[in-house]
Amino acid sequence: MSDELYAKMAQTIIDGEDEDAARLAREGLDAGLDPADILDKGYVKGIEEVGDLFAKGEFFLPELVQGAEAMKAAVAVLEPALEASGGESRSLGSAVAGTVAGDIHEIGKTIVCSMLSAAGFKVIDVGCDVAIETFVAQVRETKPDLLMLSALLTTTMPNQAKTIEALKEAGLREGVKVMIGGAPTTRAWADEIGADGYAEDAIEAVNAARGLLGVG
Ligand code: B12
Repeated sequence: MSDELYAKMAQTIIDGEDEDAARLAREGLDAGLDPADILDKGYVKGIEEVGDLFAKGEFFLPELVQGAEAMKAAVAVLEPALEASGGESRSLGSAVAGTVAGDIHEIGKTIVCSMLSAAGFKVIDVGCDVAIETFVAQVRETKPDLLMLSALLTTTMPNQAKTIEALKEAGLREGVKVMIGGAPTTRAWADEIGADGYAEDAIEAVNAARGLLGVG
């Protein structure tokens, strides 16, 4: 039964129907489904399909944008439930998270932020297309335990490396663990640029964050 609902959820993203996407997300929550399952088994499958169709030249930018809008509508409904699902009031640590300069892909980063909050981290989401200087200023001012850098484009991945370099130049590198992620990134890239951590998805990101800080 829920498999059918997950398939319908994925389809709303492929069809770019934001109202249906939000409505089905509410239905899923009302039916008692786990918000993380709703995301992974439903909507993420849809947005991945949109990406594949775009890569194959079967979808064009308008479909990509509509799919993203539908995805955002679903994530907006799920976010409070994702954040509440941890139910922990203790703080495991703090994180500043954002998508690097030149890159406006924010859905994955927002999900990572929600999952970290749910796990008990205090998260400052600085948004997308974030200038290197802004990340450096945030680290200087808020002294987070973790800096999470997301990149979805091969052309913006170098800004993850440049942000790490800028932290070194500012004398701030030692005080913060840097984690990177985003679909085109890999563990090998993380190692190459001297990041402390890497994760393929939001659940793994939480585990890696815990591991890096030795908490939970
Ligand atoms: C939605 C989308 C968009 C939306 C973004 C809307 C938004 N507000 O976010 C819009 C329409 C704006 C867009 C624009 C473009 N896009 Co686009 N887009 C996508 C798409 C379909 C899905 C991305 C997504 O949201 N995935 C769902 C989330 C849940 O997954 P995720 O982002 O990977 O995040 C997960 C993990 O990676 C990880 N994670 C993410 N960040 C972090 C950070 C840390 C620290 C950690 C630990 C983990 C982590 O956890 C997340 C949750 O599990 C992808 C295809 C794809 N399969 O990735 C293309 C894709 C990324 N886009 C692509 C392209 C080319 C573009 C454009 C250049 C198109 C154009 N011609 O204008 C522009 C670029 C705009 C810009 N300057 O940024 C290409 C990139 C190709 C490449 N090699 O670089 C892709 C791969 C599509 C394709 N197959 O060709 N896009």
